[in-house]
Amino acid sequence: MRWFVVLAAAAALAFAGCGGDDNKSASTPTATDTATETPTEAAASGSASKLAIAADPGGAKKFTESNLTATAGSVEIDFSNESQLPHAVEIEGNGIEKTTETVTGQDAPPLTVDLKPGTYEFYCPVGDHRAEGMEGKLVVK
Ligand SMILES: [Cu+2]
Repeated sequence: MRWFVVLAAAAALAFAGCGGDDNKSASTPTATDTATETPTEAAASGSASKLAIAADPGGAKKFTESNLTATAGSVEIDFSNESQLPHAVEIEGNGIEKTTETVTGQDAPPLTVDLKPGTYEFYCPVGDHRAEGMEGKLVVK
């Protein structure tokens, strides 16, 4: 009777060894890194482009530039007025009408506008400044 037990144990060992070999050979890694085609649209929409506009520092009723260009999308208008006359910037066109704070001798808080491609006017809405020539053209591409 004892020899039968030994035989059965030997058979079980042989079986287990065989199973062990199967497990080893089945552990080959599979190549699954094919998800590298990520769209790049989200990266572009996050950051606003900046557009610097300055009033004439000497006190003339004009901007330092009368022709500006910007990239379509969210645009941060950074208006600087070093002169001792109060000025602001108003952006107008294509259904947009946005104005910065009026400031004297300092920078206005940044004004963010969403601009579509097209041509816009920018001018100073204070007093007769626009009539005096404090205006310009903004082309958005
Ligand atoms: Cu002005």
